[in-house]
Amino acid sequence: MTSITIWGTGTPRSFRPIWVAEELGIEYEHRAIGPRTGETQTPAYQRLNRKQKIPFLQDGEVKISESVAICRYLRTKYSNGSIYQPNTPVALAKEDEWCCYIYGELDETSLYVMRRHGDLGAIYGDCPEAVASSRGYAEKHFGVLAELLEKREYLMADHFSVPDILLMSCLDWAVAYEVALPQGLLDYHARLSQRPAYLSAMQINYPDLFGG
Ligand SMILES: N[C@@H](CCC(=O)N[C@@H](CS)C(=O)NCC(=O)O)C(=O)O
Repeated sequence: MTSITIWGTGTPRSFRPIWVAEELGIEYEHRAIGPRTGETQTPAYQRLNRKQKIPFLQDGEVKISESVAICRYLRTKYSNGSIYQPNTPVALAKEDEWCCYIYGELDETSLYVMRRHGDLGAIYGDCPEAVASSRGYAEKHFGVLAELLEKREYLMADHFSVPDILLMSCLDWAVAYEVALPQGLLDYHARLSQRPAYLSAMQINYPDLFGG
């Protein structure tokens, strides 16, 4: 029996740890609880994660929330060489730099603002101006990334890494929101979406897209 349980399905944030787990080939139980279904509000789930959020990881006694933290924990603990493990101060700082940039600027400041004040406007308040300005902001930063990724295969140069997993999840999200993506990023997305673990994670996280 595996000690690892990954909670959460159906969102770009839940996709990330599932993709990592699929890359690492680890055995894990997937508890497919979705956002705004009430499943994050049950007393049992609140005892696990007071924040009432997905994704969430249990590994024996270890409990971790936050998609970026879960990805990095799994990658480091169960490293099999498929996802780059930085091991110098510079490489660690570069990985931090990309994780913070993608999570801060693309996920929370752009795409999630579009979601909160667009699709989820009934809960968080409709705000077309915030949605429009977040779209423009996302496009600006996608431009920065496209320039770089026209010249290198992955964010960490020659190595497939956690920041690539974060960026890919944001690109899928951006495509769903019809954000204009530069060709350099479309090419990068096409390259990385060939990875078998990406496809299995898509099927696990978004079963409805695959007739599940
Ligand atoms: N910063 C967190 C964000 C997690 C988050 O906001 N998750 C949303 C779904 S994307 C959620 O669980 N919402 C609670 C609910 O809807 O029940 C992460 O990256 O893991």
